Amino acid sequence: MKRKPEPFKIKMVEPLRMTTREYREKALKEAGYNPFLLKSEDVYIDLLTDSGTGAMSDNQWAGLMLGDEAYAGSKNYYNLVKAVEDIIGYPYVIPTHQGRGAEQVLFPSLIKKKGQYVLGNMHFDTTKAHIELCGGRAVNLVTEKAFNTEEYYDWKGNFDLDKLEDFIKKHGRDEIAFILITVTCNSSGGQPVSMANIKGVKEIADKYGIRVFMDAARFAENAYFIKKREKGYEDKSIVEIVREMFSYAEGFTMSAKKDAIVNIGGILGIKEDVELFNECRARVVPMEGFITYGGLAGRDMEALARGLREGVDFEYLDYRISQVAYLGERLREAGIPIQYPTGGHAVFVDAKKLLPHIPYYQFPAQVLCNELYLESGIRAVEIGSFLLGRDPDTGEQLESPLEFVRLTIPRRVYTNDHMDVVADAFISIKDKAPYLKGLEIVYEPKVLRHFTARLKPIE
Ligand code: P61
Repeated sequence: MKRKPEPFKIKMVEPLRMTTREYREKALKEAGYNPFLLKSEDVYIDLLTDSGTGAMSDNQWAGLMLGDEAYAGSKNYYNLVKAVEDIIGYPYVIPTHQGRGAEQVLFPSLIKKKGQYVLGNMHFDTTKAHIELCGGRAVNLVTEKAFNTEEYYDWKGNFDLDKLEDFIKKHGRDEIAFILITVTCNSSGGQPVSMANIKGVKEIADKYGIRVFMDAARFAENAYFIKKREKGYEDKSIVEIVREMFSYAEGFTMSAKKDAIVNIGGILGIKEDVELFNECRARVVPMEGFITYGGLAGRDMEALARGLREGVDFEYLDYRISQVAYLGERLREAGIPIQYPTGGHAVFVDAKKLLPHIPYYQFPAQVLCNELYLESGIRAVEIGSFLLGRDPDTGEQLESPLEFVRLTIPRRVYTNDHMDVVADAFISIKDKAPYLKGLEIVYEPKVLRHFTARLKPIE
């Protein structure tokens, strides 16, 4: 597959450290067989997440020097508002420390009574946790096509619109708090949602009088896929597509640590509901910080305003998405099953297929992540039953429909050559797969356990 060359040159470098297998065995054991608990200096190539791990540009670093650290009315806040207006088309903007900050400020205004449903394509785990903290229930209605990893489909992030309408009819509109469209859909493989599907969701929502919001962490990558794959959008600019996507929603929460290429930051944006905006502004003060900084330094808001503009550049997106696709192709050629086609931010390896002898409750994808680390020092993350956790009522381990090893590619950080290193490392563990053993948990917290749980191999 042809790769798009990097549309930047490198001004500053950060050395990487390679360790021995023996060293890594000790480090992983000390980390309770949970890569989240490894020290980053013990990691060679870090593909744990694309969140906050991107490389800022010289333009963003220059912006840091222009931080206006006034408690109220910082000029960087107004630059951020302008960037959101220009790109997304919404005038009402609240900065937050990161995506979950925006969620905790918005959701209490939308979930009006205990037990109300929040309908999504596929909610990410912290989002689900915030829905539940507000007394809501998170429901996933993604297309069934997302679960067949081998079969190509352009829009594996789409809602199943029949399921969406059936759910509303069955439970009644009063039981639905709102609809949340996650673009791209992280949990199904960084998969895009088509414009037709976003429009379709909006039509159903309007029919029943339900509000639509976006979980916009990877909005620019989603727009890129629409440009490349959806008829009628090939000649539109990324910004034109972004504006249309957001025109079908009333507001958004955004972890700016992804497509806005900053190390910290989030945004809550509202299109026209001033009452909702005021309510959220009242809530952001005790939770995040004053309305014009929301938990961020002025300099961070400046980097964010600039990153938002850089993140919608077509040349950059073209390079970025093709880098991820190249890694996916190399793995597929070697017979490693992945969510196909690759999504925007990561290659998702199908561990269920690679380790069919390990049941979900022994966490096959976590086993594979650990082996990858032992073999090569590369850190990936499990997106499967270990992340999903237990049924809150019965305490039983839930079975995730998909068991993924996510090889998440930070933005503008690793070169195309690094992708070959990752592919070669993964290919070298493939033959060992039948001999790998499952894991059991020895410690786990009640909520979002996968960050801090400790495990051990089953002998
Ligand atoms: C990630 F292991 N994502 O993918 P915040 N919405 C969406 C996200 O992908 C997302 C957030 C909201 C992360 C970080 C992460 O268990 C984990 O800025 C679609 O992280 O608060 C975050 O945004 C929340 C990794 C989150 C995890 C939770 O790697």
